[in-house]
Amino acid sequence: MNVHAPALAKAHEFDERTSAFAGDVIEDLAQHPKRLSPKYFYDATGSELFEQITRLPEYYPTRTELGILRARASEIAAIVPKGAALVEFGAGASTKVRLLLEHCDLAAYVPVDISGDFLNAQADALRKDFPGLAIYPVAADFTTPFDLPAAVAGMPKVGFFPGSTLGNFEPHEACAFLRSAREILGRAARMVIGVDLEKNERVLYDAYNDAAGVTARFNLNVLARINRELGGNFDLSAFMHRSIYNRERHRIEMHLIARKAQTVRILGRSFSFRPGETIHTESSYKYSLERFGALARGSGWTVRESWTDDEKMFSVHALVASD
Ligand code: AVI
Repeated sequence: MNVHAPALAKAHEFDERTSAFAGDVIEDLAQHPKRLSPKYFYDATGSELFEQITRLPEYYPTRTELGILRARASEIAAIVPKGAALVEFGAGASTKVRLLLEHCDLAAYVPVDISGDFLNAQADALRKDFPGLAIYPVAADFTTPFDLPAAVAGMPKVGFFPGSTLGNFEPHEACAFLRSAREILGRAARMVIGVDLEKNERVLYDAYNDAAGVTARFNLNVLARINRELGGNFDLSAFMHRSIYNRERHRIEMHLIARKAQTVRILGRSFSFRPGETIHTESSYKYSLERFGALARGSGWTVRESWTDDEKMFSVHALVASD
């Protein structure tokens, strides 16, 4: 037995992840306009800051979606076949899925997330509260094809994708994700998905430019992560956070704006910034019920039912795989 195998495997995984991060950063900062992928927000600090965002008074999506899931739990449970396996894409805090686990007659729960350590901790906590439920965590990037555990092969599958994470995908990526989810979940699949809606621009602006500055810290943390993990020398005080609503494209855009001319070094490369030049770090698309319906239909799904809160801020949809 090689006693060093686990440590070597961990180092290997670390190297692979870091080099993918390095490759993306070098490529994306060489673009005009400069950009960074939102998937790199979520290191330990970024995940904690995101949890804080979900509790901000201005950030309505989390509490509104939870309200819909609570109010409609038994209607949602009605579309979930008895003995199904619930597959959650990008399992985060377990508050939302607990609602489904409590109301549906499930045989298995498969949380899928890139962070294996986080997944296992969540799974252990759920096993205590749902002793009769089989839980099979899968450590994988859910935006690319992955295999479901063999143990759920014979069960009907229901996907769960809350939080309007779909909104962080470009429209073509959202379509590709929905198609791939249908493929992974198989014939007769169903899916419960949360989607943020278009609304008053002031409400949107405030949700992504909160008064306490948590979203600013979340955005700037990606530069701190580049410094920490890739040896970059970003001066965080030389950038400011700004979110704007792009009406034509129906999306909030988060940017980091250079306060002055500067040159940043990362892994032996130089990136120069003009004063006011921005790095586009995230888009958060907002849908109308019609546009989401068209996206779902074009991606192999039929909308069985849609629920919103009274003010039509957020929506939750039950999808059924089209034949
Ligand atoms: C994870 N995602 C759905 C969040 C959003 O609203 O687009 C990420 C976020 N960015 C800034 N605040 C929250």
